[in-house]
Amino acid sequence: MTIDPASPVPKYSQLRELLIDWIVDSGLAVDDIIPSERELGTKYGLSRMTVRQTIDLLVSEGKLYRVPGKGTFVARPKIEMSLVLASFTEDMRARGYEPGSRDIARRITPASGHTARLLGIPPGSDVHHIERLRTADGEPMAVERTNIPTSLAPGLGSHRLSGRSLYQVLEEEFGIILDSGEQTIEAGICDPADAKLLGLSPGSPVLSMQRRSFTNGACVELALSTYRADRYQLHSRLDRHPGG
Ligand code: 16G
Repeated sequence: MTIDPASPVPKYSQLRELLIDWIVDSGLAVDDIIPSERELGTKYGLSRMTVRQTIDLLVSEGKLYRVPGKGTFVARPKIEMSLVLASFTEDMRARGYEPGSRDIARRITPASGHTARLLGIPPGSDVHHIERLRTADGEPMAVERTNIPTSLAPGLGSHRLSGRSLYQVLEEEFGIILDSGEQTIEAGICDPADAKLLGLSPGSPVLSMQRRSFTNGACVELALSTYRADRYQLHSRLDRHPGG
C-alpha cells in the first residue's frame, strides 16, 4: 500500500493507517524502534513535517512513544477494561499481570453529605476512607479512593490491604459478597498529586471513575478512581435491544 496523492484523505491520516498495518505485518514487538522520520519520509514519499504529524498522532493515541535522543518505539497495547464488577486484582490476573497495591492513606472519617447520599447512610456516619496506588507488574496504573461504611465492615482498619484484594478481605473477613454495581467514567486531567503517584506529567489525560458496589441492595463501596488514560481503554460488548 502506498500514499494516494489524489485521495481526499489527508496524507498524515493515510500514513497513520499504513504505519499501523506495517507495525503488525513486520512483526515489530513492544519497545522495538521504528524507522526515523527521515527514513519514513523517503519510504512513503512524504515531507518530514507530514511524517511528524502522523507520529505525533500515534504517540498521543498511545501506540508509539518517543525517547529523546534515541527514537520512536512501539508502545505496549492499552489494557482493556471490561465493564464488569471485577476487583482490580481479578482483572489484572485475568490479563496476565501481577496486581499490586500500596496504601497512600487510610482513616475513619465522617461521610460528607454527598458521600453519605451515594452510600445511602446518614450524613456524618463514619466511613473507612482508603486511598491506594494500584500497580500492574509494578507499574502504577491507578489511584483508587474508596469509602466503605464502618457499620458494614467494623474492623476493616486493622486488616492489611497493601498487596491484597479489598474485595477478598470484604468477602473472607466480613462475609460481604458484592453482587451488583454501577460505574461512571469521565475524561479527566491528572492533578499534580496523582500525577506524581502515577508517574505522569500534571495535566495528562486520565479516566475518572466513580463506582458504587452493592450487596443485597446495600451500597458497600463508593470508589473514586483515577486511571491512566495512556494505559487503559474501555471495552464494552454491545447488545442490540430487541426492537431498538
Ligand atoms: C476495582 C474497582 C474499585 C475497587 C477495587 C478493589 C474502580 C474503577 N474499580 O479497581 O472500586 O475498590 O477494584 O480491588 O474503581 P481489589 O479487590 O483488588 O483491592
